[in-house]
Amino acid sequence: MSHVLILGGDGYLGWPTAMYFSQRGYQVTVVDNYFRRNACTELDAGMLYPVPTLPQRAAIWHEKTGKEIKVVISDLAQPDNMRHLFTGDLRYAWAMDHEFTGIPETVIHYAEQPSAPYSLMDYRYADITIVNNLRVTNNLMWAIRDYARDTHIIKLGTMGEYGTPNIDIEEGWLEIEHKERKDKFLFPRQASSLYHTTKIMDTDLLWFGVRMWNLKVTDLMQGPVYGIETEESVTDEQLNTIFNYDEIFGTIVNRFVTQAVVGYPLTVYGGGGQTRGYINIKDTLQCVHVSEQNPPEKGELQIYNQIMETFSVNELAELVKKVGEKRGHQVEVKHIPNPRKEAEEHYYNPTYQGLIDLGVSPHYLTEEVIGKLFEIVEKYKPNIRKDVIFRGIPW
Ligand code: USQ
Repeated sequence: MSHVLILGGDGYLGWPTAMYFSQRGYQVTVVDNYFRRNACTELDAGMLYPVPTLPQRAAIWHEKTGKEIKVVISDLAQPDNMRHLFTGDLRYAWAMDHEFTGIPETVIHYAEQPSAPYSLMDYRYADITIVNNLRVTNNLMWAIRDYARDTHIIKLGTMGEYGTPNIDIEEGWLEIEHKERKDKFLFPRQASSLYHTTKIMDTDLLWFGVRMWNLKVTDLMQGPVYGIETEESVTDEQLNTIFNYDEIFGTIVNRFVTQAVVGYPLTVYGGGGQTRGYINIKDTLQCVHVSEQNPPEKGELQIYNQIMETFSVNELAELVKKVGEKRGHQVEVKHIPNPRKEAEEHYYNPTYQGLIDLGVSPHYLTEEVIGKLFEIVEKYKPNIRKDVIFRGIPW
C-alpha cells in the first residue's frame, strides 16, 4: 500500500485529498497545525458551517468506510517537527497514535497560508505568511534531502506566480533565445500579492533542491478553486470541506454564490475584466492523483498549470446571477472600487494541457454545476453573515 503524507490536511484542499487517496487504497497520514481554523476565529471570518476537528473527521471517515486516516497535529514551520515525520519520533507532536508508518512515497504539500488579502492586511500578517510558507517548504526540502530522497514532493503552486503577462503563459518553463544562444528557464514570475510572492519563492527553493540534491518535485500551478462536494464527502455532510465566503479566505465563485443566496450584491472588484483560470475542487483531486501516478525523474522539476477554463470576474458574476435568478434569488451585480492593485483589463492566454494529457477529465463550470453549489449553500443560509463578506482590505 503506497503511503501518502498530506501536509496541511485540515484545509480546503487537504481534507478532501486525504479522503480521495484513502478511498483509493492508499495509506494516508495528514498533518496540520489548525492555522486556517485559528485564523478564521482570530479574524472573525465566518464559515458556512462548523467543521469537526481532524481526529473527529478521521473517526467519521473510519465509521463510514472502515478506512483509516492517521492524524498528526504539528507546526511544520519548526524544522524538528517536520523531521520527526520522517524519523518516526512523534513524541512531541499530538498524534492519534505514535506508531511510525514509514517513509512516505509521496508528500503533498498544502501547508501554507493561502490568502492574498491576509498577506497584505498589515506587516504582521505579511510576516506570518512569509515565515510560515517559506519555512515549511524549506523544512520539507531538508527533511526529504536528509531522509527520503526517493520521495516525490507534490507542491501546490499557483497560477498567480505568473501574474498577467502580455504573452502566452507556458507550463512552467520558457525557452529563450538570446544573442543566438538558447536555454530553458522558469517562466517569468511576477506576483500581485505577498502570498503569491511566497509561492514564487517556494518554487525557487524547490528548484534549488532539485538541482543540488536530485529531488523529485511536481509543482502544480493552480487557479482559484470552487465547490464543496467531492465523491467522498457525499455520504455525510460532516465530511464536507471547510467553506469560507468571507473576503479573506473565500475565493470568488464560492463568494458570489453565497452573496447571491443572501441577497448581497455581487462584489465585482473594479472593472471586472480580471481573468483567471478556474478549477472545480473535484478536478484538483484528479490532478493531484495523476501527478502522484506520474512522478518526475530524480533531479526533475515537473510543472503543470492546474486550471480547466478561464473566466473574467464579469463573466462569473453574470453566470451566478443567471443561475441564482432561475432559483428564485434576486441577484444584483455591483462594481465596487477595487481594493487590490491588479490589472483589470489584460491579455490572458495560459496553456493547460499537461494534466489533461495525463488523463484528467474536467468538470466545467456549467449552470448545472453552479446550481448544485447553490443547493448546498442555500441549506446553510441561516449561518451566512453579511458583515464578513466585504471589509475592503487594501493592497
Ligand atoms: N475578486 C472580485 N470580487 C471578489 C473577490 C475576488 O472581483 O469578491 C477578483 C479578484 O480581484 C481577483 C479574482 O477575483 O482578480 C480572483 O480572486 P480570488 O479572491 O478568488 O483569488 P486570489 O486572491 O487570486 O487567490 C485564490 C486563492 C489562492 C490561489 C489563487 C490562484 O486564495 O490560494 O493561489 O486563487 S490564482 O488566482 O490563479 O493566483
